[in-house]
Amino acid sequence: MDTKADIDSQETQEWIEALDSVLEHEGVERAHYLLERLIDKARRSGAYLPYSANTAYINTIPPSAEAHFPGDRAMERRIKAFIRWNAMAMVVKANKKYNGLGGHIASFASAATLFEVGFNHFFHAPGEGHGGDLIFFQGHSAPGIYARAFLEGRLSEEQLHHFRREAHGDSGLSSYPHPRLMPDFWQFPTVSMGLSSLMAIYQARFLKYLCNREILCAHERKVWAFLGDGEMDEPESLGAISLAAREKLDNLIFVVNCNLQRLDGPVRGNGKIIQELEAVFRGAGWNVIKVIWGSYWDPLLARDKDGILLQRMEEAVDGDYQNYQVKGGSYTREHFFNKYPELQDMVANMSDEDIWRLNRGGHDPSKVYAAYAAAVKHQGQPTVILAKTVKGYGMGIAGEGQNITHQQKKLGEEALKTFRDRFNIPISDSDIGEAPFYKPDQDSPEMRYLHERRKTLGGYLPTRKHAGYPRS
Ligand SMILES: Cc1ncc(C[n+]2csc(CCOP(=O)(O)OP(=O)(O)O)c2C)c(N)n1
Repeated sequence: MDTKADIDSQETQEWIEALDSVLEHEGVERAHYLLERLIDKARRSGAYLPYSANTAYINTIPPSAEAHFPGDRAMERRIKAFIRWNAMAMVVKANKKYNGLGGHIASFASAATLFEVGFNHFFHAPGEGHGGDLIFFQGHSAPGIYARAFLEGRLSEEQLHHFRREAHGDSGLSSYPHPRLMPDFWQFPTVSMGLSSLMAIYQARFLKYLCNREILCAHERKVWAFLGDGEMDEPESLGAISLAAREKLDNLIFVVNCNLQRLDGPVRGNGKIIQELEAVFRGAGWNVIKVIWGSYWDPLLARDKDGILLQRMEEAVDGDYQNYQVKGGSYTREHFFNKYPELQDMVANMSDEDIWRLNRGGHDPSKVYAAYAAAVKHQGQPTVILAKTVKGYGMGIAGEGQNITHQQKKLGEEALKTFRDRFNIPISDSDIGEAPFYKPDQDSPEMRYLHERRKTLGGYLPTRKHAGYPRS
């Protein structure tokens, strides 16, 4: 909102205080009712109030309303680091052996937290008392899903060595999720962009139908679809979203990985893809949860009493945010914060390193957890989570946030060392050139935690059964 449009700040303050008082004493619902009544009254009195389907460019869930993250943050971070490493190593190794073989490092690197919070806390496998969730994995994030299955002991090192070489007897891993090529593993084919969105909506619709007809009780089952922000430009991606809202598919959750980049450039350099998608989904009747800023921003936002930080966040476009990510803390201070003296003061005590560490929401497990917890509870509408991330997260100068990152398949020794050091992977300098896979001891706390979490959630995923699931 343009704060300069305020022609009587005292009057504004009185209205805000009145609203604060209603919020404090009577709650959000009453405040919402009063605001809707006021807007209705203004419109009936002939005032033209332009409609905006957007909310402010901040997280939908305020810190005070976040569900508490129940996991072991440090443990999950280490497990995720091993998965990140092996996913990267799989692509790098394949390209050492067969130049130009393909594969993607950067997409999973951006989505790792989105997937890992799901695997550790939400994705149910089919079993006793639960029919199992249906998960559409973003196709070119497949290396990360294979890397997790490797730690879980479901895929061998031999199989990882044959990534993208599925013609290699039984040991090849298909480039993308593909139930025909890997019939016991992948549930759904997803890589042709736009397929996941449509198929997920139809699956959720069919589950509801089975429930409503009392053919199968599937109330506990969720359909998750992990999609790219570039992918949302495919006509199929948005083509059936109004059906999902009309049918009240509250068993459906879209997670859009908004890393702001596509194959060879920005998704919306001069605009904001998250705001654009928010308006489209809200307009269609979905519950929208934005996960834009990580916890390091919380203290700054709490101090932003005049809304100047929010104003600056609204002004900057995705192209600017990409620049801040690539060019670092000092550049961000100069071009983002120094635009207004109030913001310059706000970060005066922070080093450039601290500024660079101000994280995006999709890389913060507690923010992602809070969004998922709210989504699985939400009733009467499908939910879309718009999570802001960094493409190539952790790749450093080899590609983090850069336009070339989607196609980056080769990392030199220096880049491998940087990756290793950033994620604390115990691999020596003498071995690093080969990008060896890493698996901790079966008895290590990390491996015990990983297995325990999946046991609690009914077993391993993805997995595809040929026979029908037991009725729950
Ligand atoms: C219909 C279709 N067209 C083109 C492609 C090739 N392709 C694979 S990934 C990709 C870019 C995806 O960008 P985005 O959805 O933003 O995901 P990100 O990798 O950035 O997470 C493209 C164009 C495809 N898989 N499907």
